[in-house]
Amino acid sequence: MAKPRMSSIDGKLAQEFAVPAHVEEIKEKMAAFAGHHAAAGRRVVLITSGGTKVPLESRTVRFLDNFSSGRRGASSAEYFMDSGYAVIFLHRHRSLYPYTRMFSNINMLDALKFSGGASSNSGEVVVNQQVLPDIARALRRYQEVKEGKLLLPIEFSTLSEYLHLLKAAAQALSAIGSKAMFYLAAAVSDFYIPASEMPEHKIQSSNGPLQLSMNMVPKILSPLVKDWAPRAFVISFKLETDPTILLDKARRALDAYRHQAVVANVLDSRRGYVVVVTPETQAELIISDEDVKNDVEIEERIVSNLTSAHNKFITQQGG
Ligand code: 9Z3
Repeated sequence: MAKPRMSSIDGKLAQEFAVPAHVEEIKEKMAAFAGHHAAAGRRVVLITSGGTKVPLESRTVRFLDNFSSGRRGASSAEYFMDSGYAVIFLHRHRSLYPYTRMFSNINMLDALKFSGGASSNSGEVVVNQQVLPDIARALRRYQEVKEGKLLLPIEFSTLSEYLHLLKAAAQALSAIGSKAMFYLAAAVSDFYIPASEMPEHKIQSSNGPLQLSMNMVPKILSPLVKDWAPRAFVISFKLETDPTILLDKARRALDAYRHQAVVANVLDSRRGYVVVVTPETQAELIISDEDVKNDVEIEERIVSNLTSAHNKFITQQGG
């Protein structure tokens, strides 16, 4: 059997980013999940979601983080499962999660009450549906998804964990070929401090102002597309704050990595406007005020666009 290609990024990953515990076990779990669902005729999407933590010390007191809430990933996971996909949800620890995301701002104790007055601690506790208006629908769907084993959640916190787990996921999904989709919505740091240059102990403020020099994070999309899962349908996200450079950057990413699509968005308008860019097409997806009133979310449109494109892709690849 041909030996898998080893890219220079593989070497860098092994040397400069600590390998998380149980990565081989998690990889086997992901491979079994993908194999099971593909055999049942389902497609499988790997969603990455949330921001990455970049430590400044190896016994970490301080780290760099970013704004991502994980809402894009969590709500997309729901729409993918509604469309018949099985989902591997590679998400940042404590970022938003499918179905519970709607209730993340609610204090659980405000949503509960005693059924027969609060006189004893043993009284039955029930949900106050005025505080959690959609709870029955969310609970029903959550239970269906659990019953069907459609969702495999995997957590990361640091950049190193994210990189190694994404590689493991890509290798695990390569066996199902074009039936796999990668939906890379996590906000991943571009900069890091390599293990060899990281101080072990807490950086001391008594040493004066802190100057940091950070390395560039390897472009993991390159080996993912070329080596780890070469037959998969791969979607990356491009985030900018300056709208005038967004589409150019999205096109450049497509040129550089040769994957299937980029979802381009601007930080402030990301809930209401994205552009899905492919080598041949460009689709603007917009949420109007009317849509907002009707609780329509932009992720529903993104997922609908991409599941159709994935269909065509599978047909073109011959299944
Ligand atoms: C995105 O652009 C996502 O849409 C958001 C979603 C992170 C903006 P939230 O989690 O936000 O719902 O709060 N993700 C990718 C961002 C990114 O870092 N992309 C890299 C880049 O733009 C390339 S992979 O250079």
